[in-house]
Amino acid sequence: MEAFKINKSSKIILLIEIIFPIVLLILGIYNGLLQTLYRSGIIHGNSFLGIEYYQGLTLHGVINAVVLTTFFAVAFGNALMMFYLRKQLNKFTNILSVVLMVGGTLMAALAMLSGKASVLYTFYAPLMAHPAFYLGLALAVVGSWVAFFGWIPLYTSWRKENPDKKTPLAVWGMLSNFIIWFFASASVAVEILFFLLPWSLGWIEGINVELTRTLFWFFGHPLVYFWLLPAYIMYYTILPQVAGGKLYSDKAGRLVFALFIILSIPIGTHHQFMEPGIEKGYKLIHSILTFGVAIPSLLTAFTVAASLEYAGRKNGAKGLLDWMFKLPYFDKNKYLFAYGIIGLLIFIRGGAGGIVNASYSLNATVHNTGWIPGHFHLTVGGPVFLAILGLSLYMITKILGKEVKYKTLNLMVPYFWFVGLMIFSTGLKMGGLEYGEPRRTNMGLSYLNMGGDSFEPFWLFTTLTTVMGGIIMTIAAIFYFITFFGTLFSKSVNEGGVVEFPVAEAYHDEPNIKPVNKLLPWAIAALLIIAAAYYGPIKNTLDNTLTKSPTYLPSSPVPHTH
Ligand code: HEM
Ligand SMILES: [Cu+2]
Repeated sequence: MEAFKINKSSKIILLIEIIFPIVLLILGIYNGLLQTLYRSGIIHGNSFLGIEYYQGLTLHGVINAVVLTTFFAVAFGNALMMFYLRKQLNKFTNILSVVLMVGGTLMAALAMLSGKASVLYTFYAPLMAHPAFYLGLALAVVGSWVAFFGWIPLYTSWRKENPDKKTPLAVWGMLSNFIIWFFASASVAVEILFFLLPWSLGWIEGINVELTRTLFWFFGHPLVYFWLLPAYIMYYTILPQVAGGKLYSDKAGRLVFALFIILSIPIGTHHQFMEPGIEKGYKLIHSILTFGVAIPSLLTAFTVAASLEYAGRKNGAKGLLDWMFKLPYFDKNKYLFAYGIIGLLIFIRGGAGGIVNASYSLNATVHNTGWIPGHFHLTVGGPVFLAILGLSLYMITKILGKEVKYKTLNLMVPYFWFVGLMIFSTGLKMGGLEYGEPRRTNMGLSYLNMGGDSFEPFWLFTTLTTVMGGIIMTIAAIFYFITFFGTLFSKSVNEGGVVEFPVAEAYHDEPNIKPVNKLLPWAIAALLIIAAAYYGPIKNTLDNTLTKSPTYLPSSPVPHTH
């Protein structure tokens, strides 16, 4: 498919949506490295260069896992809609969305940087943040909705003009993703607008901790699929083509995205297994449904593997497994392949660990230990992060007509990241699972402070392993920043101004079954299942929470009085 020329406002807005979060990411990565240094006792203080421990951890989580991922989903979505539907975005929604997202992020960033919102990216009550933090996050989320609302008329008019065509798979995937996002983030909007914000403004006294936490995880689990599906779109629609082959089955891809619509949300209670107020039966239901959501991921693993096998054979492989070695791992001009395949490899380990977390008894063992961050760096910090890095660079080259600068350095990014991440997560996971090493704890100030009373030498090995991995990951990130900004500031080689992606043809392009080619029925089914799965847990949090909690500020262990 040919490149699509975008208009000036889309060009500027896309650039903002890509560059702004990458600039913030410098701060995000810096604070990640600091976390490893605190954990291992290399830093043993409450702050480093003006940023406090919990302030830095909040910045790290919010920037990397919320800001970067949301901006990227919107930017990639905007680009895909224009490219596949051959239509310009609606100028009004496009501008409104970027203003809300950037404005909201800046508000939240100011609150975090001034030390008034050190509540971590889950902002659990009764820890209270400055109202600007909650309001900023809410505005940023609404901004992403506005982008989505702007796509709907484009899509419906495309459908009218092309009644017999199947929705392009990438568009199908992106719309599925934003249906999930919209339903899920409606819950966090309720949490913020009806509870956290008025409480933080002093309009209401006390807070129902279990209710707000349940509303958070109604959002928080599907959030991980909102991170992941853009990477899946890359695996289905881009990767097979870059590898030199075809997508094995178009129908499998469509089914996977649709299954995520119905299965992403009604499983959030698996983050609340240790929550006393929710009955065990509901936890069991969410646990079973969680195993259900492994199905679309396994489908993806097989479909993508079959697509790559086809590519390997087209590239000349003959035997049973040699196709694996006929893929463009080290082709500098096909760097998207390296970013994609390395992400997939990491995800094999991430997915396996997820099954541990979903199992009640194992969950009890790893709860609040280093295992948990060890796990999710293999998901959001693996496939998701690498897809974001690779595609952000790719989009920039098309929009600005650039050639990637420092191609070798760029190719080294996913490989370095892989090595670093494997070491890093082994340290955290082993520390958590075998030695009960806590997460979200300034160990440099306590257990790994060599001079102190609570020194625990058996955590040294695992935390130092984490540091080593973290340093290699930071080096990979620096390679990326050099490549990204080097490319951004290099001379243009053509006039640019376009969006363009490699398009994988389908090997099995199943016929268009019209009723199945619709997203609305899946969305309605999702609402019914969600209502059934969440009625009980929400009622529990209302019935079983007899008193409201007083307010706590991150700086003090005793309740705060106004
Ligand atoms: C150089 C790279 C990175 C390093 C060294 C690093 C390090 C860490 C460490 C040590 C923790 C655990 C803190 C604790 O619980 O005690 C952590 C938490 C976290 N990291 Fe990273 N990280 C990196 C990159 C990333 C990336 C790329 C993402 C996501 C895209 C990410 C997302 C998170 C999140 C969401 C948390 C949880 C924060 C919380 O518990 O509130 N990190 N990171
Ligand atoms: Cu989850």
